[in-house]
Amino acid sequence: MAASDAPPYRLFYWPGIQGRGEFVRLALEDAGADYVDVAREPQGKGAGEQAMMELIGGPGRQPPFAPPFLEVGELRIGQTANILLFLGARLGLAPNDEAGRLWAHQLQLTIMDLVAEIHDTHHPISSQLYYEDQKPEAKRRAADFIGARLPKFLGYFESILAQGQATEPFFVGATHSYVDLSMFHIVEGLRHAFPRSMKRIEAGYPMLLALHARVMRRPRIAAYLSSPRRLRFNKQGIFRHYAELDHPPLKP
Ligand SMILES: N[C@@H](CCC(=O)N[C@@H](CS)C(=O)NCC(=O)O)C(=O)O
Repeated sequence: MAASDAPPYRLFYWPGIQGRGEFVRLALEDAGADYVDVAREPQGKGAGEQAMMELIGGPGRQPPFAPPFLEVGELRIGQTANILLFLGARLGLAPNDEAGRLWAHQLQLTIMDLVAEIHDTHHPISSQLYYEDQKPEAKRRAADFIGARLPKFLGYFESILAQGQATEPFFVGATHSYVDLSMFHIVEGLRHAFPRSMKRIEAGYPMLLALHARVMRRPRIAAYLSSPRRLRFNKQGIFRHYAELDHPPLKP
């Protein structure tokens, strides 16, 4: 990571999972930003999971409701898309003009809507309950997601890329942005969680797949993916593989 006199970015996120924190990590990593993944640091003054827990919900200034959140200097910023709106401008991962910045933010908010629906395939009733306590509902939800919602989201994002004039289009304008990085993670995560379904449908989204491959080849992203900083997918995160949820859609 690049050394500088500026204070490092302090990312707060659950230590054992990629989760929503991964969208922020990818932006920081791609930019070579100086950052600390606070809750993954050894427990100590201002570090470790406890330090994160003390900030959630207050009583301090502008308390975040949930991780991820980011601190830099006096600023503390919550909500994944909001963090990326901020970092995009700081790290050169978003257009300079207002219209372009808002378009990137809009796409990122739509990605976060998709992330929430992916989460709800295994937790359709409550995040407070174990998956095992909501399995029948999860099966119905996953079938609907794979059959209807996922094609709708992927079709939308594919159509945005198809509007680009370039042979290798980006989501926003003529260059790479945090939206491209986030879509890379969406494709990775979907392939992990729903390998059979993705095998069946993904060829229908060639521009998304090409974008995914291009992001994976970016030197800093490639280095990050093979580093210990990149956590593996597991059964606590958003993208979880349960074979029983990865099935063909229910017939209406
Ligand atoms: N809309 C928020 C959602 C944040 C969120 O749901 N964070 C999860 C982890 S990925 C969490 O810890 N939630 C605790 C809770 O909702 O009580 C974002 O995009 O950052």
